[in-house]
Amino acid sequence: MPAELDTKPTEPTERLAEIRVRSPLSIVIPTYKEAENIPPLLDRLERLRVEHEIDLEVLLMDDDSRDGSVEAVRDCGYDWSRIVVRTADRGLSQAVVDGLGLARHPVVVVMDADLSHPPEKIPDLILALESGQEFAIGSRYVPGGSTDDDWGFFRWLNSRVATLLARPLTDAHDPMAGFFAFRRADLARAKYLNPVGYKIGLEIIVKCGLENVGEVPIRFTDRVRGQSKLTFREQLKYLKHLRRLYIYKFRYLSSFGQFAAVGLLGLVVNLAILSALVWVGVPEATAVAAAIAVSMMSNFLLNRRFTFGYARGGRVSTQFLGFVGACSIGALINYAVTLGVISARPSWPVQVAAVIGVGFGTIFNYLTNQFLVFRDATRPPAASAGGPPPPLT
Ligand SMILES: Nc1nc2c(ncn2[C@@H]2O[C@H](COP(=O)(O)OP(=O)(O)O)[C@@H](O)[C@H]2O)c(=O)[nH]1
Ligand SMILES: [Mg+2]
Repeated sequence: MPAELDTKPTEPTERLAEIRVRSPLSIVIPTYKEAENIPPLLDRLERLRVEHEIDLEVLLMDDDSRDGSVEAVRDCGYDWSRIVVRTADRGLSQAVVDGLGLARHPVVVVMDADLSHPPEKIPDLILALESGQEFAIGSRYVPGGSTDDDWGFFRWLNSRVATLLARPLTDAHDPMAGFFAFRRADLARAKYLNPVGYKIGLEIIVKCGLENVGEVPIRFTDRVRGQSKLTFREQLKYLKHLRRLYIYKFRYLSSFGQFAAVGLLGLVVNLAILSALVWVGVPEATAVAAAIAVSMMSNFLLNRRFTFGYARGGRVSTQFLGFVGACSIGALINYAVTLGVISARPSWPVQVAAVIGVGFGTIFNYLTNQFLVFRDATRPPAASAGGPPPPLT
């Protein structure tokens, strides 16, 4: 059941003071070495709780910080908050996933502990859910939202490029945000959650198929105490995470994209080997054959590793023979289609006919490899992209 609000969503200016979050609320906060930030954060949440009479539960999911975080929570003395010390399966997103499994209330908010996310905006997030959104983000990138002024150009660019890369996955302007609210029951719509890196909100949006995403503007303030744990390595993990999400959402389109990319790379490998062999004096006929053999092998290995990575458990020799067989038939189709176009449209440049032939051959190759050579009856490709699904609750 969603939160209830005693306000009219149509009157935003009068709304703020009137919002009452009546539904019980669980707040999940990943923490790592945030002992200094925990007391001011809990104090602000206490003010919010009293003001809005919220039935509140706060779960601080801590990765064994040993910096006084446990004592800080205890000394605050709020009976609605508890810290869970985790020693296995560390990491921000996994900590949040575990927190979601422990949460008891129907509406869940996730936020950072470093005071970058203003707790005072939580009622607005709940209001967004109440007015029909499936997922509500505390957003930096909608009108009224902002970040601190001292974000350098590269930090801004980095954040914007990362956001742009997620665009095909969701319409949200700030899908990378770590401040969001949703209904816990919607988690059941995900086959599994298995994020790598920091973007647990994006993971939930995509895996739960949440289309209706609302954004509430917030001012994102840079942390004053403690240090950011967002390293370059974490940012690289984002690319891996994106790849998994693309595969999850656009299963065949993304595997066809990878197959085509591998094919292009194969062309580069072919030309490089050919040039190198001719340059060292190998006869052209031999060099062409060797270039084809090497590029076919590299294409096979790359496709087996990435495009059809879920079928890596299959027997290599069988898969290789299947791949070579499929590609050989694909080459014949390419040849036949090219000749057909040449005879049907003699005025067209021969290169156009060749491109059409390559297109048909590639599609044939992809389909036979996807559904025959690398088919996997036991595991769906989406699941293989992320490993075995951990339980949600
Ligand atoms: N449990 C857990 N929390 C983490 C981990 N890394 C970061 N956090 C918490 O996740 C939130 C966001 O991290 P932060 O370092 O501020 O990232 P940034 O805001 O992107 O610079 C903070 O509350 C951190 O304490 C981790 O490995 N485990
Ligand atoms: Mg932070």
